[in-house]
Amino acid sequence: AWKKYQTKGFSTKEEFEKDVVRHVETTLARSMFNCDETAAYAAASLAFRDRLITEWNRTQQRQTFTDSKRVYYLSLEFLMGRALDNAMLNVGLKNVAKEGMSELGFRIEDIIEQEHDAALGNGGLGRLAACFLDSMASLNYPAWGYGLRYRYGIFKQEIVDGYQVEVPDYWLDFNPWEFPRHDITVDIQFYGNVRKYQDDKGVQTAVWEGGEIVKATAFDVPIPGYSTPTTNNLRLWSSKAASGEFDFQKFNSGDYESSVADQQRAETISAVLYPNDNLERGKELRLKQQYFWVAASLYDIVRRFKKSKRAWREFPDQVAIQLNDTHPTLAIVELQRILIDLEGLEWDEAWSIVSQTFGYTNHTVLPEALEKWSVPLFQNLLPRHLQIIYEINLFFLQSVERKFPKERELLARVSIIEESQPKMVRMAYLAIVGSHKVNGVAELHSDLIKTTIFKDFVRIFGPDKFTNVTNGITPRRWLHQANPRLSELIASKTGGYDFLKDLTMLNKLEQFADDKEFKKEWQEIKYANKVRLAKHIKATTGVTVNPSALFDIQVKRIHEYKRQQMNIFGVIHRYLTIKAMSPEERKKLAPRVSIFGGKAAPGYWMAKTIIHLVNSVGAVINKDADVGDLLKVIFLEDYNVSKAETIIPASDISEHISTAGTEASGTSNMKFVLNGGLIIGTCDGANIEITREVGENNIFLFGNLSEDVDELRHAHTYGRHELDPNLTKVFDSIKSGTFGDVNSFSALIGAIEDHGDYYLVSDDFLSYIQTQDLVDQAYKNQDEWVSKCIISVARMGFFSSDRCINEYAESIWNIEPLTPEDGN
Ligand code: 26V
Repeated sequence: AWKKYQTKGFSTKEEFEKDVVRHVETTLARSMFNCDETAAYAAASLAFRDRLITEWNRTQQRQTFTDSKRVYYLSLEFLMGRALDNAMLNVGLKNVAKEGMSELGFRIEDIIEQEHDAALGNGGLGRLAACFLDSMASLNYPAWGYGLRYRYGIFKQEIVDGYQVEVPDYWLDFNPWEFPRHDITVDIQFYGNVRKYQDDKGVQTAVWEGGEIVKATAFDVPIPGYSTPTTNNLRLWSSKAASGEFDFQKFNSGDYESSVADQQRAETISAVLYPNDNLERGKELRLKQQYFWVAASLYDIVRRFKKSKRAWREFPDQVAIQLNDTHPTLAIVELQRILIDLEGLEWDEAWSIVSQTFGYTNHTVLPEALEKWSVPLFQNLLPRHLQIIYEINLFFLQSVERKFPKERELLARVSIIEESQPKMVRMAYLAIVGSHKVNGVAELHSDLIKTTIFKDFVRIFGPDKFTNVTNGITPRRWLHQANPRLSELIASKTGGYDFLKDLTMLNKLEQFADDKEFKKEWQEIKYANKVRLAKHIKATTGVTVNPSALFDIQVKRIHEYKRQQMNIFGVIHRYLTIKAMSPEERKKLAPRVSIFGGKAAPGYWMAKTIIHLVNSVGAVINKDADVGDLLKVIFLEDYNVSKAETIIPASDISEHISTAGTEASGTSNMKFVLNGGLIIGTCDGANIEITREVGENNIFLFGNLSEDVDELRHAHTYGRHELDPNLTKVFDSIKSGTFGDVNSFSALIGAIEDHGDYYLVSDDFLSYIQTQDLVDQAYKNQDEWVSKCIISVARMGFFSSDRCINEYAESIWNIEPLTPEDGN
């Protein structure tokens, strides 16, 4: 139905070539005779960008014209990856571009490889935001993303002598996908004082004055929907000194250094993405980033609302704001401040508008990741906001006291201000109090937050405020783009590419689970994907791996709770087992390649030690002639979105083995299964729902359950803690120096032997290695294995981020998609 909106711009390969040549010769000021792959990438991107921007403008007009409610997704992280391939596929002109580039003398694959990932995120939380943007556009929701335009994204990881080394990711050298909007700026205030005064009528007003001003400039990134003209907007803010270049007064008076310093201090705000994931450190610059971004975004949202000339009470009918974790929680306070201090609304009316507008998504139960800001720091940086937080807290605690008189401890427990030394603002509590819905990201996780960290709030607000929206992934990038041959095979059996818009259509594949011809094609595609990864491994590590071996992959941020240490201990156990076997026995074994990848936060020493151990173990095993192809251990450097697109389609089995109750959802688990790999995992996060969908026979679950974790930990601390004997053998081999310097790994072993084994590695070790043996057995029966893979893919429809976004739209945002009948 959207077909009537014929786009301007190229549609044939000849027109595309003309556009590319024009961009090479004019925008890039080069000649086609010295056009290298970098220039060809730039020109092809600019050709697509032109097309997107036309649709972007029409989409914005359409959304303004229909005056429908919009959703704003506030996230400090958008882990977008590459844009060109995605734009070509979503616009539906990849083949046109491929043929056009080929006539110009380029292979489209090589051109795609030229692009630097947009890596403005750490891991799952940031990638989820990117998948959501794709789904919101593909489903025609009027939606904007708001974030920060970091000059440096997540660092590039290099492995030097087995250790992680961080290299800055300066990615903005040339970025054809953003439009600077030098006319869209907002002045953001920091520090200063609050003066309260009474006007003639005796009404008290607060004025925030003094301090310093930093300028926010908007950069817009178009987000094309798949097979729809909807092209939404991601607006990223960049910071600059408000005075422009530098202070000429200071410059002329000879104080050149400090005038440059002012400018640099302002630019520092959007300079770098914090590379921690799941660790809060309370740094002032991080709070500055949060307020800078939140204040600019809200100014923009309010400005847009005011153009509609509606009454303030209609704000929540026009605007929904989703908080991606607590990072944007200040938005709640900022909107309240705008309404009472600047727009003159009464507190109660303002607060009702605020709390109807916001929704808050929690992404972790790990206590060390829950944001808290010290009151003195707040007082200094955002004095007016601190006052408002105290007021919010006062009214909130009064209401709690009315509802639960006599429960003194309850008040202390739920207070937004923690009465510690120094006092702290608990951001999650503020987010709950200021939102109308709070959601977790998988069923188990949503249950856990209701029964543990937010238990008191369920009593106070009732259970309906708390809900679950299980995460999803976009099948456009994670199937169609990453695994084009599998996508094509699926299309040939399900009646075209409609499944990319309705992923439940995958269920049509189930009837081919025993189809010989189909299975053969399926296997060939998997093998080709493994060959491709083997080439990458060879090129980057020098190690030759056999594509016929079982590829066992764990790629994700390195964290003790994700238990990469358990994986590598399991690998060592396998190695010791092989070494103890006779050559005849060895012949019966299934060859395996254990592949690791992921970044450690630069200050997370234990995570860095895990990386070092993996590399040290690989160095020994990979050159052991006794072992040969039976076992190889690979650490893939610099895991990121574009590498994930090659790695994930090549897995036979992937590992999602967090301690039960610690991984809120996980999303790579969904990506691996969707690409025809099976998973070994714990009963944690979305693994549980994946099991429900694909069936228990098609997943390798092991380990203790979340409800038993507390008791086990208690026993470690207060009872006798005997290690699993298999694990002891692994430790003995490490301690004997098999993998290099013994002291290097003592902390890793100590955490388990001497410090309570908080993540239950020993408790789960036996069932882990036993389950790995089951994986070996199962893999030997390729016929059955392939059927399991096909059945699993057929049942993955639920995990589309389209389903997920529709749930948010219906149960939290109360918004409707635009239809072809809505305007231009
Ligand atoms: C927290 C912090 C704390 C302050 C420093 C910087 C920083 C950066 C990120 C975070 C968020 C941690 C929470 C998180 O990433 N959760 C992940 O969210 C995924 C999407 O919902 C989910 O699949 C993962 O299981 C969950 O770990």
